[in-house]
Amino acid sequence: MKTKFLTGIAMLGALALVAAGCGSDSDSGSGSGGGSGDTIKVGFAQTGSESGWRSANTENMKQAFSKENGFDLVFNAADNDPAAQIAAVRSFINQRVDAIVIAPIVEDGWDDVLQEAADADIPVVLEDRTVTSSDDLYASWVGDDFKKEGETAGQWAADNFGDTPTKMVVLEGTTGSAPANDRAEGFDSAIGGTQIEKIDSQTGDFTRDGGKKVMEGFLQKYGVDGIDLVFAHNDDMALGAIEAIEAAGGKPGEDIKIVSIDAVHDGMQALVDGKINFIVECNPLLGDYAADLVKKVLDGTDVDKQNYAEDGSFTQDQAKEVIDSRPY
Ligand code: GZL
Ligand code: ZN
Repeated sequence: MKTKFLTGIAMLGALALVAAGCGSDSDSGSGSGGGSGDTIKVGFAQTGSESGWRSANTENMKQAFSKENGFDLVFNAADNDPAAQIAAVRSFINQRVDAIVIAPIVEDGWDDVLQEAADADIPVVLEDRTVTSSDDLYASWVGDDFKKEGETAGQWAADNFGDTPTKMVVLEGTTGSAPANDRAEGFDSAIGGTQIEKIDSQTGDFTRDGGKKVMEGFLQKYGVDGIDLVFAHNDDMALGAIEAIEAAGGKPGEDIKIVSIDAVHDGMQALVDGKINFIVECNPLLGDYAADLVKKVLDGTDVDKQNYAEDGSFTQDQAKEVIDSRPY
């Protein structure tokens, strides 16, 4: 009986505390005081969710374009479908957003909808990938130097395999995308004049499953012994290739060397495990850059047209040093 009574007092006490708490909350005026009108409505047209890199980029962008930072974010992921992405941008224009951010799946086909945004007086900031449209049609771009990433990967391959006959296959990123085009260009320029021979090249669309399927095809065609090196345009396709090589009885990182780009966590883990030999970083944490550009553009502050994030690169030993301290 006694315990029950005490419980009653305890309950009354608790209720009193909660009541007081509520009172002090309203006294401190911690209510949102919403409708202040100075939130910036932003439409963000993301490519989709094709890779670990994309997940890290989306999470970082949503953190940067948060309510606390003064934004009202309308988010669309276009499932890697360029037509759907353009339709999303059109819907942002119809919603009269204050600004539009785009990570363009492919480089071409943007002139019309970018002109429509300009005609509606809605500035566009590109993040991550670029477009071939005139740079008069967008306010600014922030991303990584894809050509330099390709060159860094190619230079590593040239340094390590350039002096011996080396048969290489390439897992290309999404056809028509800036990273696929520019990484290929940079890599090919770095291996020019070496004994590295590209025997095949096909898109795996930046996905793990795509990389696995394309690598299975290469292994059927050339056998484990017929391939010395894989250049994967991103870690997710490299991870798919690892599965295919192991299923064919090969040892990835030994029988077939792998060089990749992104340095997402799963890629870095494979590097630590010796299944990938070298990874060039592609920094997905572009959110704060992009949010700052949007605010500056709306304030009428001058901004650079091109803004580059920092990328590094990692050997297996370097990966062991950093893997537990990386933010993605
Ligand atoms: C590069 C980015 C690419 C990544 C892929 O900045 O656009 O798209 O390399 C991602 O992992 O899918
Ligand atoms: Zn990059």
